[in-house]
Amino acid sequence: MASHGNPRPNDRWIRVIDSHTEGEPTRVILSGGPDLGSGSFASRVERFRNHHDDFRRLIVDEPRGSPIAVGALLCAPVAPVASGVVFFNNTGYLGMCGHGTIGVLVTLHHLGRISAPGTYRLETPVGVVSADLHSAHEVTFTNVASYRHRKDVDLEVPGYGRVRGDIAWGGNWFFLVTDSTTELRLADVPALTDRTVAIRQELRRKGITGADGAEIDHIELSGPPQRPDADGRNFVLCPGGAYDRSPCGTGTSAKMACLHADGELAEGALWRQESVLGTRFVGRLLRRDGILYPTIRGSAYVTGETELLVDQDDPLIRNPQG
Ligand code: PYC
Repeated sequence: MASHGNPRPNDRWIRVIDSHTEGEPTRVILSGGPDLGSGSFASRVERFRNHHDDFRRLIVDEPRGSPIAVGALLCAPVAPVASGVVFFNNTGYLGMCGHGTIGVLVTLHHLGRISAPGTYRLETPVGVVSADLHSAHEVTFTNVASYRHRKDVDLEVPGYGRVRGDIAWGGNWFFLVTDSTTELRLADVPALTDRTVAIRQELRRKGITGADGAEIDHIELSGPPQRPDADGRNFVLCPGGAYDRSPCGTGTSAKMACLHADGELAEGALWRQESVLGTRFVGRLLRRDGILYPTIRGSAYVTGETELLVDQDDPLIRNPQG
């Protein structure tokens, strides 16, 4: 790691490793992050949210981060598993993150902390997920159980007319548009973003939620694949307004749950999900103890080892965007 120039006692250094999973970045915090303490995993996340939210912003907001970055803070687990992890982005905290799970495994392997092949279990705010590291870059994770919550929800979206979709859980809450399967072209990302933002706003305005009033913060459009080795292509709007460059692990889980509920995806059959970028996850639903769990395979690559500096004299040290 680089030397610290002229070290000053109040400087804060945060060591991170950056990677991308099928195009979507993950930034794993190695040191300099907050201690989330003890107690239930849920209480640790609340501590992060209520007492260390400025740290989240330092990591993923300008000028050190970007709107598409997902941070991953490793922490002590409560369950008897290898590690806990809390994923976060430019608006807050994620329940689960599929591309991030693959990024964490590849990062830990890059550091020599885990070996391949091997199976590792991680505790997330929504439950324990397990992940098989096949090689330096390839991972299959088994997500939390996913399901369709509501089918055929109709919405009148200002400027877009009637939109129909399903509400499903894949570790985050999704609205999956089902009545439009037009081509999803990278060149159309601004228009796709506007459309999905309008859908999400209307869901909020109408008070349409996931189970127990949970906010639906991801919107997923589906279209025909462009790759010959894919079954479908998606565009996923993430909570902060950026689109997922990867095929979205939790979104692919939600999609597979809906396909299965409609009798269009058998247990064990492959679902090859292409992203709007043209990258791909390969998923399937596998039964364990009578419950179907999504498993998703994808690859990640480390893009940098960095030490972020927080200089106490920096006038923009807190929240440059207000
Ligand atoms: O892969 O689950 C995912 C994900 C969620 C938000 C960004 N990526």
